[in-house]
Amino acid sequence: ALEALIFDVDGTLANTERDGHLTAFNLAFKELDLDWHWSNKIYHELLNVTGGKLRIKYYLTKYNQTFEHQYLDDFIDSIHQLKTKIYVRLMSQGAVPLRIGVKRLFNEARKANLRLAIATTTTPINVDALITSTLGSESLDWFEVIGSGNIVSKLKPAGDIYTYVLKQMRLDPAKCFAFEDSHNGIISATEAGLKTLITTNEYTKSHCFDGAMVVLNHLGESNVPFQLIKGDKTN
Ligand code: XBP
Ligand code: MG
Repeated sequence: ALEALIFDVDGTLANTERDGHLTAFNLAFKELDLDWHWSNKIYHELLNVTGGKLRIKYYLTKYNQTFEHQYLDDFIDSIHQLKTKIYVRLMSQGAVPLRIGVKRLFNEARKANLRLAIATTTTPINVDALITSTLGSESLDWFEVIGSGNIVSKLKPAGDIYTYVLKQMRLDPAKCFAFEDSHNGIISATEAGLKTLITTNEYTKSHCFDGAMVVLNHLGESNVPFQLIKGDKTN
């Protein structure tokens, strides 16, 4: 029987990328007097690289090859620290709500005594800031394990973060569903042996979700019916 649900954060619990991460990256670049600006179009592509620091590095190799810095890795770290500070501030100001149906699902799962956990590649305080601003800080306790950031060295699409969370929970992946929004996410969850439910968003609607249990546009709410994109309601 089903015992637990493990959730991705960015794009799954909330549409944090455009109004959270992308906004914070651009504000950090500006504050540091860098003449870099990531358009939403470029960000679609940059999102294929998970992890903010690796994303900045990828941007430099692909779009800004003339940029030079003596201590590039340290410099990227400092940009990323500022970006994180700005992101946390945006979340605490309520910049991004939870996606449709997420709160309802948490409540129903808790009533049904399902165990809950998080598996994400974003920085740990980003998760705290989103959960606290949308559900209140007490709700952090709803999650038995919050696996985030570089607690594992290989980020998604590697399965390591899901494997880590399953191990912490001493949980058989067969008794658990993962919730994801992206191709990298489903690859990661599948590698850890999990069945995955997908909710798509503006950045991921054209991704390949082969192997997903079901693909939806969102989790639905009685006043906002969901659309089944792929899968079988009896699945
Ligand atoms: C989320 C990410 C993260 C965030 C930025 O992917 O890729 O890199 O965009 O967070 P997923 P940081 O939803 O698959 O976990 O800047 O803190 O890395
Ligand atoms: Mg995601």
